[in-house]
Amino acid sequence: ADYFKEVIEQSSLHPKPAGLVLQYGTAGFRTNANQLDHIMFRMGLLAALRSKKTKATIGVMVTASHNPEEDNGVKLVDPMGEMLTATWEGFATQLANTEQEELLTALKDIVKKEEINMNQEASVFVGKDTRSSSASLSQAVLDGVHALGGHSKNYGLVTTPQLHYMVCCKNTHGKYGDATLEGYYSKLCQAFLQLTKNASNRTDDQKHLCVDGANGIGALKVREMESHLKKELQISIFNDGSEGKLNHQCGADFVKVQQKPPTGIDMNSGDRCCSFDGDADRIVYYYTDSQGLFHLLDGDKIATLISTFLKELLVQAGLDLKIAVVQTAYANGSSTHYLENTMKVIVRCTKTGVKHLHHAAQEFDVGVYFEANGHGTVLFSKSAEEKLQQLAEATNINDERKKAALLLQSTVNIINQTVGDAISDMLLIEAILAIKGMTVQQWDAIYSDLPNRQLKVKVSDRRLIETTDAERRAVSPAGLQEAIDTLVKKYSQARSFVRPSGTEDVVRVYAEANTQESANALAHEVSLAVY
Ligand code: NG1
Ligand code: ZN
Repeated sequence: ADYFKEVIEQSSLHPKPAGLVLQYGTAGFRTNANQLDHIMFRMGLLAALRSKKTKATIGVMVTASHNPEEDNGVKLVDPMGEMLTATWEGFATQLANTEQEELLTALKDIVKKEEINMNQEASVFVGKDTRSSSASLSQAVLDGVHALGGHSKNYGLVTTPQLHYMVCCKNTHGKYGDATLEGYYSKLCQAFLQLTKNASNRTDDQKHLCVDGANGIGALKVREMESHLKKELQISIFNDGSEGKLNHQCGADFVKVQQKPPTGIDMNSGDRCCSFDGDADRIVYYYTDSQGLFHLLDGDKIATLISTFLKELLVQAGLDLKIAVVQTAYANGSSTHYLENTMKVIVRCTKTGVKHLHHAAQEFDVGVYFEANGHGTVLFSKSAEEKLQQLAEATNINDERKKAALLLQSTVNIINQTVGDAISDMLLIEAILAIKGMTVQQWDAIYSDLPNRQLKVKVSDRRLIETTDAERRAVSPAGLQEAIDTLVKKYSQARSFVRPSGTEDVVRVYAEANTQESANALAHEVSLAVY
């Protein structure tokens, strides 16, 4: 078939506004929804090519995560459910920015460079979030896939991590689970029920959780899952999209950045609450104490809880596996200190962006990774999973070791290893708190966060700032790092760094210090040094 003729015809229905330039950034393409139709069509084309190249199913997710409702975006998912590989991010940017007349040339250029056999079949899974623009934009993706003769499966409304899970299941031929929503819920919830069997006498309070769904897809999916939990977890869902606007004054990003509860949630002091973001790949926990003070348990606290739990189980199981926690420069200094000095686990720091953390975590038997903003998961190496399997089946070991091995196996099953997943992380956290008989206050008390402040600074060209050492030090412009060092010295327990954002046209400033006033002042002074 002459696919290229079909591409020409179809692409005229999805024309590119001349001169528009967009970048495949840390989170794919993301901008106002009315600029994205041609991007979606072209990402459908690219996904079909990627599928031919890898001889595997590729995923395309239409979402702009925590951005406002008016925005949208798109990310590609590689065969094992991981993010698109770097070379192809480059192809995505090229294809997106090619003017209409040059589209075929650009396409053929990729085919040639990657030596793609156009007769190879293509298969693409497509998913979308609840934005009003997502329906027509995901149709544009499908048009692109079909223009190149690819097969598609449209999952419709799913969370980002659910789509990653589907792709992984499909390409591992069911070994990871069934590539259906039912398969996803039953895998995770069965593991949850297995784990919580080990928690005795949980009260109704312990079983109850408030979830802020950010008025997005996560709320719908939690509701779909509920019956699988057999009342072992009783969830009150707020911001389910029936009234409020997506991500508006709610959701994980709002709660983390504003350091306050979302609107639209009915919370009593001491209630355990969590917030998802707009595509349910991030989660943060929080509560207010009896004095009305707000306590946030962010990605760093989550990583600490999970890695403590896993390390204890590995010791009980007598398994000598290398466990590490991967963080970014935004990790609270107290968390790093606690992990290294009290828990004595390996801690790695990478550049911002999930793909960097994911790759670093792959280097360990058990790699726990979380961004402070609540995006994260746990990766188990193949050999770690095999050792666990052997131990769980062994007949010559004592009960304690056996029990730990079985708990570890259920933990592996409850985790979505493809990408950070708010639903999966929530179930894991709830199971750990149940097994340890721990309240949210006790979890919070493991260490105290250093007060911190994040600011955004508008500059004419943010690319002038270049960084090194996992973005913790600026190498240009000249003198900036020295200026930051001088400011940091004025405060106690202080740390500060600046970096250009990968998703917004701003420079981000981060500061922490022993008091909130100092953290605020330091962040302010550093932001002045950036100009
Ligand atoms: P940028 O804009 O590069 O700081 C933000 C988040 C990242 C990551 C990406 C993708 C912070 C400080 N940065 O990146 O952690 O989640 O968006 O969504 O939270
Ligand atoms: Zn997200």
